[in-house]
Amino acid sequence: MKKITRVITRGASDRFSKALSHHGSSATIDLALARLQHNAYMKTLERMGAVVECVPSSAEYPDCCFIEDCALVAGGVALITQPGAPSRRGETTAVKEHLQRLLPTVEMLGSATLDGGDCLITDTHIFVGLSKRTNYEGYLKVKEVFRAKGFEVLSVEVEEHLHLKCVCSYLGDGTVLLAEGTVNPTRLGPHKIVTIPPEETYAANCVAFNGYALIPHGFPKTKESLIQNGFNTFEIDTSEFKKADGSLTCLSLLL
Ligand code: CIR
Repeated sequence: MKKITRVITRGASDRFSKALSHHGSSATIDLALARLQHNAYMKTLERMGAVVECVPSSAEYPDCCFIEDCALVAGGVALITQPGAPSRRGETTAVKEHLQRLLPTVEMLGSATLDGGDCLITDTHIFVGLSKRTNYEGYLKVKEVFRAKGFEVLSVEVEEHLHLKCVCSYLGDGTVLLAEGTVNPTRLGPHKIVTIPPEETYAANCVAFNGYALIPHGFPKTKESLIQNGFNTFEIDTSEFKKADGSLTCLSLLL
């Protein structure tokens, strides 16, 4: 099982209702409810055995709670990204300052763009989704930084979804949770694949470590599958984050 001791989150912006969203649904975000849901998220991560730290939110950056997109942490180093959406670029400054106190950091520069949500990190591999947010130069930077740390770094095309991790996440012990009919499992290297049905695709993005799996509320088949695979599960409501195209892993960095 993956051992995680520290998790970094970032609070929801006062302007969260201006966050990017595919269908414009962020305009209906209830900020107070979003903050309650975020608190529930942090409390649950604590129950899963992690110390949870929270970078203060920024009114300047409506999407700042989606901290996963700002850095890639693996092999004892953090790569600070250049998020693909121009409005999100400045989010990385506060995240970098926080991470610099904890581990060595490297910065992505030039024309490379990458959202952490496109990076599926396993014990041996990093799969980088080439998406509207992450370009080939971003993938090459991940390769440069993390091959030196012993990871095999491979690219995967992402066509229909915002990020690679909209359809999969790492459960630990060489196992990937994957929504059926999305990424071809043969692209995910030597990993064991646990599939969930297409109608539960949103729950393919779960946070699993220390023997626990945190999933969004209302996905019974995924829950059952995780229990069958030895996890104790927690569920939380993510309605307000979903309105901004967010899911569970995007709200944290695991150290
Ligand atoms: C965005 O469009 O960038 C945000 N509204 C949602 C980002 C979600 N991040 C993630 O899945 N890693």
